[in-house]
Amino acid sequence: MNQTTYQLPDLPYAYGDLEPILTAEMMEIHHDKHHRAYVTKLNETLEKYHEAEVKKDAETMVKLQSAIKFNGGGHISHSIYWEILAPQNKGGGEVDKNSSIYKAIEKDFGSFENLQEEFNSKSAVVQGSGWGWLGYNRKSKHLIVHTCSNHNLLSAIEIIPIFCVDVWEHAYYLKYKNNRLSFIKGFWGILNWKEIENKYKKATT
Ligand code: MN3
Repeated sequence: MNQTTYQLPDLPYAYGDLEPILTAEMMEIHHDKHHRAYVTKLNETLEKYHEAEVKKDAETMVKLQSAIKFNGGGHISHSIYWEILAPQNKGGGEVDKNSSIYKAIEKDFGSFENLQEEFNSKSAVVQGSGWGWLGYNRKSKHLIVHTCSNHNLLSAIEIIPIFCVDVWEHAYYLKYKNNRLSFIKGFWGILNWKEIENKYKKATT
């Protein structure tokens, strides 16, 4: 049984293109080793899950769920992460002050700097491994900053992802060592605001 096979997505840039914020070595290990491992494990687990399903083996199906959540969440989060980054010589870090997302940030946070401060301080203190997110709450029609442990998904609490930062040590340690905050501050310099605007428009329509 092999109905579901997920693939490691190609990056929309080369491993070295996000330098100096993220080095080619960091990007290669992160994408080709870490993300690939989540995809491989997700596919392996889903195959076992489908086998158990055919056998009506609910006990095994339940046991496999945490691996699906972890590896599936890792695959989904990383796929979003690669999309919302861009090389600095291709507009990375440049936010258009006339964009819908910029205006929404000013409305919901008071200023762009307020968002940066809240996002940075919350993401920096995630205990252990996790992610910092900017998301859109469709019910209240507001942007919010939220952090998730491990690979728990923002969409699990009905918040639509707009952009995210991976604050697992594997995302920054090779260059930034224990200084997670300095990595997060640098991350703003490689944000792909065109893609972020697309995600915001999709979330709000
Ligand atoms: Mn990661």
